[in-house]
Amino acid sequence: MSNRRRKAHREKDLTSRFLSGDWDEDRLAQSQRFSQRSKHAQHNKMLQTLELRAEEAVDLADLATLAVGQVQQVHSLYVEVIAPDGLYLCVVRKTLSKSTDYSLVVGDHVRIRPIEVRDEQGRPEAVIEQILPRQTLLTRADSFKQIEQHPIVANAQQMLIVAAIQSPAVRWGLIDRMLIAAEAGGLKPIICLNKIDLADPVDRESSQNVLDHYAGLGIRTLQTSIPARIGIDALREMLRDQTTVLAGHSGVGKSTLIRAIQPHLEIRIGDISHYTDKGRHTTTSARRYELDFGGVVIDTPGVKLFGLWGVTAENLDDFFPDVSRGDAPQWRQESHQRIAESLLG
Ligand SMILES: Nc1nc2c(ncn2[C@@H]2O[C@H](COP(=O)(O)OP(=O)(O)OP(=O)(O)O)[C@@H](O)[C@H]2O)c(=O)[nH]1
Ligand SMILES: [Mg+2]
Repeated sequence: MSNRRRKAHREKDLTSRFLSGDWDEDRLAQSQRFSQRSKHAQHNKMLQTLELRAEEAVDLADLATLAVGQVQQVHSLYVEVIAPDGLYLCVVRKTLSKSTDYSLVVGDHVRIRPIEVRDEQGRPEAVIEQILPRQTLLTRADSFKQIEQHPIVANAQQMLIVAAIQSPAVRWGLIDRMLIAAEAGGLKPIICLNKIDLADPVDRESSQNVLDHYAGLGIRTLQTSIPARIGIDALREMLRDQTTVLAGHSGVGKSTLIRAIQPHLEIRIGDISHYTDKGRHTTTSARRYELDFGGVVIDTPGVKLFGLWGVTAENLDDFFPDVSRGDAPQWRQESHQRIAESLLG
C-alpha cells in the first residue's frame, strides 16, 4: 500500500519535472553520478592496497617527523591532502579513525606517512596518522532541530557569505544564520552581494541600506558583479593572504567569483537557467584552491538552509547586538525572532 503510494508520487514528480524543463538536467546529473560511480570503482581497486596499509599497526614514535599537509578535498573513499611536496591520495589509519570522534573535513591539518604506491595517474599515496587540533570550524546542524553536527571546513580564517541581489533573490535571514555560524566557529565574516548588474537602482539602494546596517555592526561588506567587473579587485584584496571559505545559496555565484579572481582555475560553474529558488548545486563538495597572489579559498556547495550548531535560544542575543541594544531595524528584529522560534523548535 505504502509502496504504491510512493510510486504514484514519484511519477507525478517526473511529469512535472519534464514539463518544467528540468528533465534533461536530471538525466545529466544521473549520467554524471554514473561516471562518478565507475571512477569510484576504479579508485576502489587502486585504494585496496592503501586500505590494507591503513589497517597495519605502526610504531608512531616518528610521528613528529612526518610531514604536515592540509586536506584539499574529501571523497567517499579517500582524501586529497596537499603536503609541502605535492598532492597525496590518503586514507586515515584505522586505529585513528576508530579513536577520533570527528571525521576529516577540508582544511584539516594532518600528518601523513607516504607509502610506495601510486595511483594510475602517478599520484603518491599516504596514510593519515594524526589530525592536528582545529583553529576554527565552520559547522552547521543537519536541520533546524540541531540533531546532528555537520562540520564543513576547518581552519579557515574568514567566511565570504555570498548572496545574489537577483537570481536567486537575496534572503537576509539566511545571511543572518551564516553570520552566526561564522562567529560561533571563530571565522571573520564578509558579506558579498553579487550579481548587482541584475538589479534596478531601487533594489540596489535598499540593499545598500541593509549592507550599511551590517557595516555598522563591524561586518565587512561588498557588492560585486562579474559581467560588469564591479568589486572584483576589492574582493581580491580581501582574500589576499587569507584562508577564506565561500558559502551561500546555490547559484549565487561563489564558484564564478573564485574564477574571476583566479581565472586559470578549473571550477565548474552552473548555467544560470538552472537556477531557481530551489538551486541546482553545481559544486557538490567543498574544495580548497590556492590563490597565486597568496591565500587559499574553499568553495562549498550551495545551502538552502543553515541549521545552527552550538547556538541556543539563551545565547542567540549575543549574535544580535543591535537587537539587544534595541536599535535594530524591523527586518533584523524579525530575523532574530524567526531564528529564536526555530531554536525553540
Ligand atoms: N548576471 C550575473 N550572473 C552571474 C554573476 N556571477 C555569477 N553569475 C552566474 O550565476 C550562475 C551560477 O554561478 P555559480 O558560480 O555556479 O554559482 P554557485 O554559487 O557556485 O552555485 P553552487 O555551486 O550550486 O552552490 C552562473 O550562470 C554564473 O554565470 C554576476 O555577477 N552577474
Ligand atoms: Mg559552485
